[in-house]
Amino acid sequence: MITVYSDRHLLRQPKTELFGGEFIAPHECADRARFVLERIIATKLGQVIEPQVFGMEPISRVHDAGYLQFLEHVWEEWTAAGYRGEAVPVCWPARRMVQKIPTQIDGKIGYYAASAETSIDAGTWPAALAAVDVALTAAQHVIRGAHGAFALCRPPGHHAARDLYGGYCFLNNAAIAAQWMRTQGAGRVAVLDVDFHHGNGTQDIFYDRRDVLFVSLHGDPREAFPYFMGYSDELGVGSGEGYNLNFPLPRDASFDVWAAALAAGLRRVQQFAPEYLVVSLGVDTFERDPISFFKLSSTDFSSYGAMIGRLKIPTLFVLEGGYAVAEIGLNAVNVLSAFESVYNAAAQSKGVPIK
Ligand code: Q9C
Ligand code: ZN
Repeated sequence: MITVYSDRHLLRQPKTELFGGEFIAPHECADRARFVLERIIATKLGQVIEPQVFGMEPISRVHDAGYLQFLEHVWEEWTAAGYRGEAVPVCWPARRMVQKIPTQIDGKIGYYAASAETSIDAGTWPAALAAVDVALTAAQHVIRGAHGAFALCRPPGHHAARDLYGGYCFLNNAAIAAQWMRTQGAGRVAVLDVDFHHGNGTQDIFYDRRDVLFVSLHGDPREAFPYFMGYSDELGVGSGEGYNLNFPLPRDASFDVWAAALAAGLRRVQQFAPEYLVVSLGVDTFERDPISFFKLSSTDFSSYGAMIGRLKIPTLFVLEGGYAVAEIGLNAVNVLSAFESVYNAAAQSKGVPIK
């Protein structure tokens, strides 16, 4: 399987993450991508290629224009205000307050922030743009006939909504790629989100649409970030009703419980019969992840990669979370290689040529 990777993720190296009332070293760090890349090379998963540049057009089909302007200029406005630390919001348009966009940067950052752990610095915007190019380049490989492709991108994207950043995410790489597949002519695209956290951004973006199915498995929002979305009664709205499917799972969920939810989600995907599948591949479901509470072992990642491969739907994998840095490469590549061997075995048995 081809991996798309860019060194430009190195531009995203925030110094701080607000956690438990302290500014700590961020969980979402550059070593994550380095370890995944090293594992891909060590296991000879396949070629690693650089992204092409796609520009703003595919991004503006998913995100709000004012939001994109904000992200592009937040750092210069923050420093112009005389602040010396990284950009962090401290107030929000909470219940019963007015949803107008302030002109001052503290007001603006509160308007566009969903959470405060995600510090912004000078390199954040160019790194987020490069991550989108990685996802779109990998999507292009799938559109051109690859069974699978891997977008090794960071910062991650699935918490980024039309006009909200947070949860370490700014631009929704997976949603932009899914929309781009639609723009390029695919009738239906499914997004399967297996990150530990609910993909609130992706859900928000496609909530009123029936052309993009969203399925997410995640920690119960009563107990886990993003807390305010991801319940099972969120089914979509308008013509999108029935095209959003959430599987919130409890703290003590074993892999058997998790895999049963995945099997149910995959049945819905099969019934939807998309041309392409986009997998938001967070590996923070791992038993030793420092901020999550599922209990998947490294071999469980192979098991579920095989389950996805059995669908035989051309699939774009987009890296999301995963913070057990030492094992992130093992776990991500286990999903990809199991997907690939099962897909190819299924293709062979049907006499379909292997790409
Ligand atoms: N005490 C992704 O995995 N932390 N983002 C919330 C909980 C935010 C995770 C604080 C976690 C964001 C892409
Ligand atoms: Zn996550």
